[in-house]
Amino acid sequence: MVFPLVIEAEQMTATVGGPTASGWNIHSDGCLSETLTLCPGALQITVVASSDYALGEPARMVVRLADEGQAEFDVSANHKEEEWEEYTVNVLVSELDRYPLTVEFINAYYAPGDGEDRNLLVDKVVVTYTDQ
Ligand SMILES: [Ca+2]
Ligand SMILES: [Ca+2]
Repeated sequence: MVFPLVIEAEQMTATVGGPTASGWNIHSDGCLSETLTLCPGALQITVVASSDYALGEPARMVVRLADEGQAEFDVSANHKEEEWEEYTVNVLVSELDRYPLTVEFINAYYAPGDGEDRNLLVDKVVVTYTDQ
C-alpha cells in the first residue's frame, strides 16, 4: 500500500447493495468496510459519495475508523443530478495496528408505491497522512 491510498468502494466488503457505474450503491441500511494496517500519524479520510433522496432528505452517512474517530454527514450531493462530493474526517492514529474503516448508511427509506427510495452511493475512499 502506498499513501495516499485510494480504496474503490466496489472493492470493499459490503453488507448490502450492488455495484453502480462508478462505485457501490448501499441501498439499505448497512456498511462498507476495509481493514487497514496503519502507522501512527494524523490521517485524513475522504469519502466521495452521492445520495438518492427520499421525502426530500438525503442519505445520512457515518464514516468511522475504529475508536480513533468518526463523523456523520448529510450527503447533499444529488445522484439524480450526477453530483458527487467529498466528505472528510480527520483522525489521529496513536499506535501501529490494524483498524477497521467503515462507511455506514443509517437512514434508508423505501416506499416504491410513492416512488421514494433513499440510497447512499459511494465511489471511493481516499486515505492520506496529513503530517508526512
Ligand atoms: Ca433504498
Ligand atoms: Ca469507484
